[in-house]
Amino acid sequence: MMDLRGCIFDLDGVIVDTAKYHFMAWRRLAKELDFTFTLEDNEALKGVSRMASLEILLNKGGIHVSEEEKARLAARKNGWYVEFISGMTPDEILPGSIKLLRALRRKGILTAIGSASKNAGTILDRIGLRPMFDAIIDGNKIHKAKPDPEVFLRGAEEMNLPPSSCVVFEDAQAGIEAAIAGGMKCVGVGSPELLGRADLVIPDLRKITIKQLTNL
Ligand code: B16
Ligand code: MG
Repeated sequence: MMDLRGCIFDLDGVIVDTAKYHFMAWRRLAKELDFTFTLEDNEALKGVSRMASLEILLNKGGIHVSEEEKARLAARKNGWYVEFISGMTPDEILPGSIKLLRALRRKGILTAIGSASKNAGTILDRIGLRPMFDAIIDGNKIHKAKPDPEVFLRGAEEMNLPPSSCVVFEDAQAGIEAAIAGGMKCVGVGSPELLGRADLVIPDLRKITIKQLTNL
């Protein structure tokens, strides 16, 4: 039994599915650079920072460019991505998210976002979920990307809680590693093959109970 006092949620892939918008923007960039970027290739970018994602993409295309050009390409991709997410609506909140957040908050369990994305604020505003979180840690606040635990440790710190009383919800392998490195329990949201190192793996947030979490 753990003394559950806070839950930290990854954003992309846990609360909303923005992976499809990232993919559309990366694919457009690859097309401009004259190579094909598939949905399968996109898997490797989940939970990975923008610049690290660009490196993976350029590697796939066998493209070598200067640091300045990399910055330009990343900004170009982000411009398209921001355009896509600016049309998001609350309908895009993944099933079970609101119910779980409400149940946790009713019990006095604090909630936070721990995302690698620099666009997390825009997304939360678009889907109207900002008021559901006591702390929001995103790519603008941190220096080290997952699997470094910084993003989740910062989340615990802003909630004034020890890491050992927090549970992390993550859809990416790097995020699970970050939670483990931070000394937190973690729930993988997605496939058990990919997220096997998590304390519990669930397909989505629909059926998870607070009892299951405190039993971790
Ligand atoms: P941005 P998460 C991550 O968000 C995404 O999973 C990943 O695909 C993306 O590259 C990263 O954010 C950076 O996003 O370009 O918007 O700063 O899963 O940590 O919520
Ligand atoms: Mg994610």
